[in-house]
Amino acid sequence: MFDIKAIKVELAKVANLEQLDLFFQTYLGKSGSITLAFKAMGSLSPEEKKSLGQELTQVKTQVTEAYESTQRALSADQINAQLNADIVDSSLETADSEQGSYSLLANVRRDAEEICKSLGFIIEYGTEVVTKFENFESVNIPLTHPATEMHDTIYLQDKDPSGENFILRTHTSSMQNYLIQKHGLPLKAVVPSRVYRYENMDAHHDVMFYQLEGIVVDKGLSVAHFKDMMEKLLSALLHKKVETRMRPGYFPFVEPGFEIDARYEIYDPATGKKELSKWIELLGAGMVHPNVLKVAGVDSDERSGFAFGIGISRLAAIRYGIKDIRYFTNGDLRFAKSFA
Ligand code: FA5
Repeated sequence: MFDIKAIKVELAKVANLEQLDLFFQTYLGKSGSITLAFKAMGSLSPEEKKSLGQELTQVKTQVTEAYESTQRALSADQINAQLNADIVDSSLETADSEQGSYSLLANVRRDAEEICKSLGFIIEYGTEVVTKFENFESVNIPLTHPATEMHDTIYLQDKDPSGENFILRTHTSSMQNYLIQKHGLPLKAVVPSRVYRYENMDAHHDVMFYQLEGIVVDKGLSVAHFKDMMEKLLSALLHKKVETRMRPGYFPFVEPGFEIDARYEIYDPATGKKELSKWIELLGAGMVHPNVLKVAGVDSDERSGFAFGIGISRLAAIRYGIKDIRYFTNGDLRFAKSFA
Protein backbone atom coordinates (compact mmCIF):
# COMPACT_ATOMS: atom_id res chain seq x y z
CA MET A 1 0.00 0.00 0.00
CA PHE A 2 2.31 2.79 1.24
CA ASP A 3 6.05 2.14 1.28
CA ILE A 4 7.14 4.03 4.40
CA LYS A 5 10.82 3.50 3.65
CA ALA A 6 10.48 4.98 0.18
CA ILE A 7 8.51 7.92 1.56
CA LYS A 8 11.25 8.57 4.12
CA VAL A 9 13.94 8.39 1.43
CA GLU A 10 11.94 10.96 -0.56
CA LEU A 11 11.71 13.16 2.55
CA ALA A 12 15.47 12.90 3.13
CA LYS A 13 16.00 14.50 -0.30
CA VAL A 14 13.92 17.58 0.63
CA ALA A 15 16.34 20.53 0.80
CA ASN A 16 14.22 23.52 1.81
CA LEU A 17 10.86 24.61 3.23
CA GLU A 18 9.29 25.08 -0.25
CA GLN A 19 10.09 21.46 -1.21
CA LEU A 20 8.84 20.32 2.19
CA ASP A 21 5.53 22.02 1.53
CA LEU A 22 5.25 20.11 -1.74
CA PHE A 23 5.95 16.87 0.15
CA PHE A 24 3.17 17.75 2.62
CA GLN A 25 0.70 18.40 -0.20
CA THR A 26 1.63 15.08 -1.87
CA TYR A 27 0.94 12.90 1.19
CA LEU A 28 -0.77 14.77 4.01
CA GLY A 29 -2.52 17.77 2.42
CA LYS A 30 -6.23 17.89 1.51
CA SER A 31 -5.65 16.00 -1.74
CA GLY A 32 -2.59 14.10 -0.49
CA SER A 33 -2.52 10.35 -1.13
CA ILE A 34 -2.77 9.37 2.56
CA THR A 35 -5.74 11.71 3.08
CA LEU A 36 -7.44 10.33 -0.05
CA ALA A 37 -6.83 6.76 1.12
CA PHE A 38 -8.71 7.56 4.34
CA LYS A 39 -11.56 9.06 2.33
CA ALA A 40 -11.75 5.98 0.06
CA MET A 41 -12.45 3.72 3.06
CA GLY A 42 -16.10 4.82 3.05
CA SER A 43 -17.10 2.05 0.61
CA LEU A 44 -15.42 -0.80 2.58
CA SER A 45 -17.01 -3.34 4.92
CA PRO A 46 -16.67 -2.70 8.71
CA GLU A 47 -13.95 -5.40 9.08
CA GLU A 48 -11.95 -4.08 6.13
CA LYS A 49 -12.34 -0.55 7.47
CA LYS A 50 -10.96 -1.62 10.84
CA SER A 51 -7.83 -3.34 9.56
CA LEU A 52 -7.08 -0.79 6.81
CA GLY A 53 -7.89 2.07 9.18
CA GLN A 54 -5.27 0.86 11.70
CA GLU A 55 -2.69 0.44 8.97
CA LEU A 56 -3.35 3.86 7.49
CA THR A 57 -3.26 5.54 10.92
CA GLN A 58 0.19 4.02 11.54
CA VAL A 59 1.39 5.27 8.13
CA LYS A 60 -0.01 8.74 8.76
CA THR A 61 1.56 8.96 12.24
CA GLN A 62 4.99 7.92 10.97
CA VAL A 63 4.91 10.21 7.94
CA THR A 64 3.65 13.14 10.04
CA GLU A 65 6.40 12.65 12.65
CA ALA A 66 9.08 12.44 9.96
CA TYR A 67 7.63 15.51 8.24
CA GLU A 68 7.57 17.53 11.49
CA SER A 69 11.12 16.68 12.44
CA THR A 70 12.33 17.69 8.95
CA GLN A 71 10.33 20.91 9.28
CA ARG A 72 12.04 21.75 12.60
CA ALA A 73 15.48 21.11 11.16
CA LEU A 74 14.86 23.14 8.00
CA SER A 75 13.34 26.08 9.93
CA ALA A 76 16.38 26.23 12.22
CA ASP A 77 18.66 26.12 9.15
CA GLN A 78 16.73 28.97 7.54
CA ILE A 79 16.87 31.14 10.69
CA ASN A 80 20.60 30.51 11.10
CA ALA A 81 21.21 31.36 7.43
CA GLN A 82 19.31 34.66 7.91
CA LEU A 83 21.23 35.50 11.08
CA ASN A 84 24.54 34.82 9.33
CA ALA A 85 23.53 37.07 6.45
CA ASP A 86 22.48 39.85 8.86
CA ILE A 87 25.74 40.00 10.78
CA VAL A 88 26.75 43.59 11.60
CA ASP A 89 30.41 44.32 11.36
CA SER A 90 30.90 46.34 14.53
CA SER A 91 34.53 46.98 13.66
CA LEU A 92 33.51 49.23 10.73
CA GLU A 93 33.93 52.97 11.28
CA THR A 94 30.67 54.93 11.62
CA ALA A 95 29.86 58.07 9.70
CA ASP A 96 30.34 61.23 11.80
CA SER A 97 27.07 62.24 13.44
CA GLU A 98 26.48 65.27 15.62
CA GLN A 99 24.80 65.04 18.98
CA GLY A 100 21.43 66.86 18.91
CA SER A 101 19.94 68.89 21.74
CA TYR A 102 16.61 70.37 22.75
CA SER A 103 15.72 73.70 21.17
CA LEU A 104 15.75 76.74 23.42
CA LEU A 105 11.97 76.93 23.33
CA ALA A 106 11.64 73.25 24.27
CA ASN A 107 14.05 73.81 27.17
CA VAL A 108 12.02 76.74 28.49
CA ARG A 109 8.78 74.76 28.13
CA ARG A 110 10.25 71.71 29.89
CA ASP A 111 11.63 73.92 32.65
CA ALA A 112 8.19 75.58 33.01
CA GLU A 113 6.58 72.14 33.31
CA GLU A 114 8.96 71.12 36.12
CA ILE A 115 8.33 74.40 37.96
CA CYS A 116 4.54 74.04 37.61
CA LYS A 117 4.68 70.42 38.79
CA SER A 118 6.66 71.49 41.86
CA LEU A 119 3.96 74.08 42.60
CA GLY A 120 1.30 71.36 42.49
CA PHE A 121 -0.12 71.88 38.97
CA ILE A 122 -1.36 68.96 36.85
CA ILE A 123 0.09 69.08 33.29
CA GLU A 124 -2.19 68.49 30.30
CA TYR A 125 -1.53 69.11 26.59
CA GLY A 126 -4.91 68.54 24.96
CA THR A 127 -5.34 68.44 21.19
CA GLU A 128 -4.35 71.07 18.65
CA VAL A 129 -7.38 70.35 16.46
CA VAL A 130 -10.54 71.47 18.28
CA THR A 131 -14.14 72.38 17.53
CA LYS A 132 -15.23 76.00 17.31
CA PHE A 133 -17.38 75.28 20.34
CA GLU A 134 -14.33 74.28 22.42
CA ASN A 135 -12.21 77.20 21.26
CA PHE A 136 -14.86 79.90 21.52
CA GLU A 137 -18.31 79.15 22.89
CA SER A 138 -17.18 76.92 25.79
CA VAL A 139 -15.14 79.88 27.05
CA ASN A 140 -17.92 82.44 26.72
CA ILE A 141 -17.03 83.75 23.25
CA PRO A 142 -20.22 83.63 21.11
CA LEU A 143 -19.41 82.83 17.47
CA THR A 144 -20.80 86.24 16.48
CA HIS A 145 -18.53 88.01 18.96
CA PRO A 146 -15.77 90.24 17.51
CA ALA A 147 -13.34 88.36 19.78
CA THR A 148 -13.49 85.44 17.34
CA GLU A 149 -11.86 87.79 14.86
CA MET A 150 -9.24 88.90 17.38
CA HIS A 151 -7.82 85.44 16.89
CA ASP A 152 -7.29 84.94 13.18
CA THR A 153 -8.40 81.37 13.01
CA ILE A 154 -7.00 78.61 10.82
CA TYR A 155 -9.81 76.35 9.58
CA LEU A 156 -9.50 72.70 8.57
CA GLN A 157 -11.56 71.08 5.84
CA ASP A 158 -12.94 68.28 8.05
CA LYS A 159 -16.18 68.98 9.86
CA ASP A 160 -17.18 68.16 13.45
CA PRO A 161 -20.45 66.26 14.19
CA SER A 162 -22.38 69.58 14.37
CA GLY A 163 -21.33 70.39 10.77
CA GLU A 164 -18.82 73.13 11.71
CA ASN A 165 -15.28 72.97 10.36
CA PHE A 166 -12.65 71.87 12.84
CA ILE A 167 -10.06 74.55 13.61
CA LEU A 168 -6.54 74.75 15.02
CA ARG A 169 -6.90 76.08 18.56
CA THR A 170 -6.06 79.77 18.78
CA HIS A 171 -5.41 79.71 22.52
CA THR A 172 -4.94 77.14 25.26
CA SER A 173 -7.97 78.63 27.05
CA SER A 174 -9.92 76.19 24.84
CA MET A 175 -8.87 73.57 27.42
CA GLN A 176 -10.46 75.25 30.46
CA ASN A 177 -13.75 73.37 30.32
CA TYR A 178 -12.16 70.06 29.42
CA LEU A 179 -9.83 70.35 32.45
CA ILE A 180 -12.64 71.10 34.91
CA GLN A 181 -14.72 68.24 33.56
CA LYS A 182 -11.86 65.75 33.40
CA HIS A 183 -10.23 66.41 36.77
CA GLY A 184 -13.12 67.78 38.82
CA LEU A 185 -12.63 70.28 41.65
CA PRO A 186 -10.52 71.55 43.28
CA LEU A 187 -8.46 72.02 40.12
CA LYS A 188 -4.93 73.32 39.63
CA ALA A 189 -3.71 72.64 36.10
CA VAL A 190 -1.50 74.04 33.36
CA VAL A 191 -1.47 73.48 29.60
CA PRO A 192 1.96 74.15 28.05
CA SER A 193 1.03 73.64 24.40
CA ARG A 194 1.06 74.80 20.82
CA VAL A 195 -1.53 77.19 19.40
CA TYR A 196 -1.98 78.70 15.94
CA ARG A 197 -3.09 82.05 14.56
CA TYR A 198 -3.16 83.25 10.99
CA GLU A 199 -1.30 86.49 11.50
CA ASN A 200 1.58 88.47 10.09
CA MET A 201 4.85 87.34 11.56
CA ASP A 202 7.08 89.90 13.23
CA ALA A 203 9.58 90.03 16.07
CA HIS A 204 6.81 89.36 18.63
CA HIS A 205 4.31 87.31 16.63
CA ASP A 206 4.56 83.89 15.08
CA VAL A 207 1.90 81.74 13.38
CA MET A 208 2.58 78.77 15.65
CA PHE A 209 3.54 79.56 19.22
CA TYR A 210 3.36 78.03 22.67
CA GLN A 211 1.18 79.25 25.48
CA LEU A 212 1.24 78.24 29.11
CA GLU A 213 -2.37 78.28 30.28
CA GLY A 214 -3.07 77.95 33.96
CA ILE A 215 -6.39 77.42 35.71
CA VAL A 216 -7.12 77.12 39.41
CA VAL A 217 -10.67 76.57 40.70
CA ASP A 218 -11.62 76.02 44.33
CA LYS A 219 -13.70 77.50 47.16
CA GLY A 220 -13.03 81.10 48.18
CA LEU A 221 -10.28 82.07 45.72
CA SER A 222 -9.74 85.80 45.33
CA VAL A 223 -7.62 88.19 43.26
CA ALA A 224 -5.22 88.41 46.23
CA HIS A 225 -4.47 84.64 46.01
CA PHE A 226 -3.99 85.07 42.30
CA LYS A 227 -1.51 87.97 42.50
CA ASP A 228 0.55 86.17 45.12
CA MET A 229 0.68 82.99 43.07
CA MET A 230 1.54 84.83 39.85
CA GLU A 231 4.52 86.57 41.47
CA LYS A 232 5.87 83.25 42.74
CA LEU A 233 5.29 81.52 39.42
CA LEU A 234 6.75 84.28 37.23
CA SER A 235 9.83 84.63 39.47
CA ALA A 236 10.41 80.88 39.13
CA LEU A 237 9.80 80.91 35.36
CA LEU A 238 12.10 83.87 34.69
CA HIS A 239 14.70 82.74 37.22
CA LYS A 240 14.72 86.18 38.87
CA LYS A 241 12.71 88.00 41.51
CA VAL A 242 9.77 89.52 39.68
CA GLU A 243 7.41 92.30 40.71
CA THR A 244 4.00 92.38 38.99
CA ARG A 245 1.33 94.95 38.29
CA MET A 246 -2.19 94.26 37.10
CA ARG A 247 -4.08 96.44 34.66
CA PRO A 248 -7.67 95.93 33.56
CA GLY A 249 -7.82 93.74 30.47
CA TYR A 250 -10.65 92.29 28.43
CA PHE A 251 -11.00 88.57 27.76
CA PRO A 252 -14.57 87.20 27.48
CA PHE A 253 -13.76 84.16 29.62
CA VAL A 254 -12.69 86.09 32.74
CA GLU A 255 -14.37 88.71 34.91
CA PRO A 256 -12.58 90.82 36.01
CA GLY A 257 -9.82 90.42 33.43
CA PHE A 258 -6.24 91.65 33.72
CA GLU A 259 -3.13 92.27 31.71
CA ILE A 260 -0.18 91.45 33.92
CA ASP A 261 3.11 93.30 33.55
CA ALA A 262 6.33 92.36 35.23
CA ARG A 263 9.58 94.09 36.07
CA TYR A 264 12.78 92.89 37.66
CA GLU A 265 16.25 94.05 38.59
CA ILE A 266 18.81 94.28 35.80
CA TYR A 267 22.52 94.94 35.98
CA ASP A 268 23.76 97.73 33.73
CA PRO A 269 27.38 96.95 32.85
CA ALA A 270 27.89 100.55 31.58
CA THR A 271 27.16 102.14 34.96
CA GLY A 272 27.94 99.08 37.10
CA LYS A 273 24.60 99.69 38.83
CA LYS A 274 21.53 97.54 39.34
CA GLU A 275 18.29 99.11 38.19
CA LEU A 276 14.69 98.09 37.59
CA SER A 277 13.69 97.04 34.09
CA LYS A 278 10.75 98.68 32.29
CA TRP A 279 7.33 97.12 32.88
CA ILE A 280 6.91 94.30 30.34
CA GLU A 281 3.49 93.02 29.35
CA LEU A 282 3.63 89.30 30.00
CA LEU A 283 0.24 87.69 30.06
CA GLY A 284 -3.53 87.83 30.02
CA ALA A 285 -5.39 86.63 33.08
CA GLY A 286 -8.42 87.02 35.31
CA MET A 287 -11.05 85.42 37.51
CA VAL A 288 -12.82 82.58 35.62
CA HIS A 289 -16.11 83.89 34.22
CA PRO A 290 -19.27 82.39 35.84
CA ASN A 291 -20.48 81.38 32.36
CA VAL A 292 -17.38 79.25 31.82
CA LEU A 293 -17.96 77.50 35.17
CA LYS A 294 -21.61 77.01 34.20
CA VAL A 295 -20.72 75.25 30.91
CA ALA A 296 -18.51 72.90 32.96
CA GLY A 297 -21.40 72.24 35.38
CA VAL A 298 -19.86 74.16 38.31
CA ASP A 299 -21.95 76.35 40.65
CA SER A 300 -20.30 79.78 40.49
CA ASP A 301 -21.88 80.80 43.82
CA GLU A 302 -19.89 78.08 45.54
CA ARG A 303 -16.65 78.05 43.58
CA SER A 304 -14.37 80.59 42.02
CA GLY A 305 -11.13 80.46 40.15
CA PHE A 306 -8.48 82.26 38.20
CA ALA A 307 -6.85 81.60 34.85
CA PHE A 308 -3.86 82.95 33.00
CA GLY A 309 -2.23 82.54 29.58
CA ILE A 310 1.46 83.31 29.03
CA GLY A 311 3.31 83.21 25.71
CA ILE A 312 6.21 80.81 26.25
CA SER A 313 8.28 82.48 23.48
CA ARG A 314 7.92 85.74 25.38
CA LEU A 315 9.20 84.08 28.55
CA ALA A 316 12.12 82.58 26.63
CA ALA A 317 12.91 85.90 24.95
CA ILE A 318 13.07 87.70 28.29
CA ARG A 319 15.06 84.95 29.97
CA TYR A 320 17.71 84.80 27.25
CA GLY A 321 17.60 88.43 26.05
CA ILE A 322 16.40 87.56 22.53
CA LYS A 323 14.87 90.37 20.48
CA ASP A 324 13.02 88.37 17.81
CA ILE A 325 10.95 85.27 18.64
CA ARG A 326 11.24 83.97 15.06
CA TYR A 327 14.76 82.79 15.93
CA PHE A 328 13.18 80.06 18.06
CA THR A 329 11.53 78.31 15.13
CA ASN A 330 13.36 79.33 11.93
CA GLY A 331 15.79 76.41 12.10
CA ASP A 332 18.93 78.57 11.99
CA LEU A 333 21.56 76.21 13.41
CA ARG A 334 23.94 79.04 14.34
CA PHE A 335 21.29 80.29 16.78
CA ALA A 336 20.40 76.81 18.04
CA LYS A 337 24.05 75.88 18.58
CA SER A 338 24.84 79.02 20.53
CA PHE A 339 22.45 77.80 23.27
CA ALA A 340 23.09 74.03 22.99
C1 FA5 B 1 -5.01 84.79 25.12
O1 FA5 B 1 -4.69 83.98 24.25
C2 FA5 B 1 -5.84 84.38 26.29
N1 FA5 B 1 -6.38 83.08 26.05
C3 FA5 B 1 -5.00 84.43 27.56
C4 FA5 B 1 -5.80 84.30 28.82
C5 FA5 B 1 -5.88 83.09 29.45
C6 FA5 B 1 -6.47 85.43 29.32
C7 FA5 B 1 -6.64 82.95 30.60
C8 FA5 B 1 -7.23 85.30 30.47
C9 FA5 B 1 -7.30 84.08 31.12
P1 FA5 B 1 -3.55 86.73 24.16
O2 FA5 B 1 -4.11 86.71 22.80
O3 FA5 B 1 -3.20 88.06 24.70
O4 FA5 B 1 -4.59 86.05 25.20
O5 FA5 B 1 -2.26 85.78 24.20
C10 FA5 B 1 -1.60 85.47 25.41
C11 FA5 B 1 -0.09 85.56 25.21
O6 FA5 B 1 0.30 84.75 24.12
C12 FA5 B 1 0.42 86.97 24.86
O7 FA5 B 1 0.64 87.73 26.01
C13 FA5 B 1 1.71 86.68 24.12
O8 FA5 B 1 2.76 86.45 25.04
C14 FA5 B 1 1.40 85.36 23.43
N2 FA5 B 1 1.06 85.57 22.03
C15 FA5 B 1 -0.11 86.03 21.50
N3 FA5 B 1 -0.05 86.03 20.16
C16 FA5 B 1 1.18 85.58 19.82
C17 FA5 B 1 1.85 85.30 18.58
N4 FA5 B 1 1.27 85.50 17.40
N5 FA5 B 1 3.12 84.82 18.61
C18 FA5 B 1 3.73 84.58 19.80
N6 FA5 B 1 3.16 84.78 21.01
C19 FA5 B 1 1.89 85.27 21.02
